[in-house]
Amino acid sequence: MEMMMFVLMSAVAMLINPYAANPVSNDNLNRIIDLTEKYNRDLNERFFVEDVSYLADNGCGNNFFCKVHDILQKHAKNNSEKDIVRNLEIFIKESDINCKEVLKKVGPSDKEQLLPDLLGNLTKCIQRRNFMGNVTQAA
Ligand SMILES: *[C@@H]1O[C@H](CO)[C@@H](O)[C@H](O)[C@H]1NC(C)=O
Ligand SMILES: *[C@@H]1O[C@H](CO)[C@@H](O)[C@H](O)[C@H]1NC(C)=O
Ligand SMILES: CC(=O)N[C@H]1CO[C@H](CO)[C@@H](O)[C@@H]1O
Repeated sequence: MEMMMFVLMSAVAMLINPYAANPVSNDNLNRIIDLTEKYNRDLNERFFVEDVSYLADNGCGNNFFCKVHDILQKHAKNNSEKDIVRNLEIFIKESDINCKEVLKKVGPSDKEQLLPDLLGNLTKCIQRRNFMGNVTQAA
């Protein structure tokens, strides 16, 4: 009987724990924030990249994370950038996001933004996700 109670309680605990349903390692996300800060300090040139701030302002959905990964992957030349890309990849995999599908629905933006602004948006969106425990599926 006691064992039964324990099993039931565990099941309830899993139901109310948002990370149980959508496991995302916060360590991994915090690591991206650290890397981003460090990388921003090292950036000594001004780079323009595709402007995806509208996706950040639209709720930091999966489309934002996929797009940022796409942009940084194309841009990545040295280790700081590649580290961010690698951690984003882990995050995307752990969140079961299918970026190939997601990106089909996101057209290219005709505006550009500075790389540090993109990274700023990324940090904001990660903090938001850490806070909510999940990303709402903005289309
Ligand atoms: C990495 O590359 C960026 C430009 O792509 C450069 O500004 C930065 O200084 C580089 N960082 C290191 C540690 O080489
Ligand atoms: C994204 O970056 C833009 C440009 O820096 C800024 O105006 C906007 O407030 C940022 N949005 C979020 C959610 O961080
Ligand atoms: C899948 C999931 O857990 N979505 C939730 C994410 O957080 C928002 C806001 O707290 C909820 O409304 C969603 O249901």
